[in-house]
Amino acid sequence: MSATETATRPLNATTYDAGARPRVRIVHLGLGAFHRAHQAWYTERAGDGWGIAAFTGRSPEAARQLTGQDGLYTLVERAAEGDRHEVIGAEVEAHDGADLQTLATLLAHPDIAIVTLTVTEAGYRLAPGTEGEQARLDTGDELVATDISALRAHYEGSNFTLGTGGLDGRIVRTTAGRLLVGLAARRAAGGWPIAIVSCDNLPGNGAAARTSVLDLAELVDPLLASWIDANVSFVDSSIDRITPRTTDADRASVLEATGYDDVSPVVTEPFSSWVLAGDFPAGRPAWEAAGAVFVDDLEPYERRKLWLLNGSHSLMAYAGSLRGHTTVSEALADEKVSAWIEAFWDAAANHLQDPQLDIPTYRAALRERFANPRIAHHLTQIGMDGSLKLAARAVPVYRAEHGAGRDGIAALRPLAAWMDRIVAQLAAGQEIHDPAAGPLAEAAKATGTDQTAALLAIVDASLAADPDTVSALHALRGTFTD
Ligand code: CS2
Repeated sequence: MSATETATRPLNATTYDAGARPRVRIVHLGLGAFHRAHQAWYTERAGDGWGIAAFTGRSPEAARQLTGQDGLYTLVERAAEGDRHEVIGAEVEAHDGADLQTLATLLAHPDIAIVTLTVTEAGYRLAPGTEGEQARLDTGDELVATDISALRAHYEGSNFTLGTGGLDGRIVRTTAGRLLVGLAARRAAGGWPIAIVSCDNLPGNGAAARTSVLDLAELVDPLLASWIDANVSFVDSSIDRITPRTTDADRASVLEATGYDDVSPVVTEPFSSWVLAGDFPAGRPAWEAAGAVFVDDLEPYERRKLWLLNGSHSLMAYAGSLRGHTTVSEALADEKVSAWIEAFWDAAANHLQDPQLDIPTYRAALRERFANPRIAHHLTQIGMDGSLKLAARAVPVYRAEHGAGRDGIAALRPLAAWMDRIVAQLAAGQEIHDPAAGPLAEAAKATGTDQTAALLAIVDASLAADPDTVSALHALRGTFTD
């Protein structure tokens, strides 16, 4: 696309020739900026005619905006040197996540081969697990409990052959609940196999998706659970592309550069990566043509990304905020934060020994990505849902270090900074954005080491029972603002 030579115009199928629209073969849950910068971009780049029908999470606004543009949007690749603009046409339909009828109709069609998910760590509604064991669906969660009764009441005695009529998507709100409605429709229509691909930052995200869906199915209808077990492939994937929230300034820059008044552009970094492991029983796009990598064992790649990128992101989010920074590039430029990141990376690298992982190159690339001064990646965005994120990003590094007989201090630092930040936010009367906000506020009422232990118990109960870990962690509290 070149700079405008005509007057400003809206972006849609009449103003922009996106060519023939691809056939919808993928359903996506969690229509947000990251999905549009990542899976939609890979699907577009694969160039083999696969299209996506995406559903929003909580608010239908993103679907409304995208539908107003016939699914078209501008993807801005923002490098340190400048912007590259591209209009993406792979997003063929956008729907309100509460529209269960459309979800069920799509999944009941044999064309649909894949469901991709970006529903955040919290979206799987898993109760904190014990080390080494798969966390189970949190049946004590209010939304899960509501879904169980709504789904039971609806399908009771129908052997899951009932349509969705009368089932209210504003009541069935969990990802697992909505997926179950779609999968029940697919089973009733013909029972074709399908792949569900998790694209969230959780270790073993395919297994997490599987447990979330199967645990719910077992509670609602064990027969549906057996069908899912036999016909649904849960694919693990490690996803990577730094994509901050779109701002008004981004919209203005797209308008200026392209002449299109795009209400919903996405700004992302040039780098992207997608590593996947698992089966696609109904086929898939040639995502490898866009650089995706298919492997047998995802774990080493997943660890490299979750520990090195996300772990240091969380460290910056809390320690950087305590030191008065607002973005990743600002936090990285702080010598102290930078040294803590290096120490954390050294600790993680001790357990990422496979030479194929090429950790020195990966670390150098991360520094460059984080330093991109044109990407304003806000620490508050990364800091959300810390109780879940730290369990995936910092705790495993600490456990590995501790297990190898070292103190693991560098890996405790993100946890200590998070605790200081939570306590400071609560003292300032600020809202804590975390599924465990209530328990966190309660735990913060304790003082001294008891407070540290109580907060740690929310992330990892068994670690909190180890007095040495608690006292090492406690010694780090209050060391971030010097
Ligand atoms: C970030 C991630 O918000 C966060 O928790 O650490 O969204 C991160 O930007 C992506 O995983 C990068 O691929």
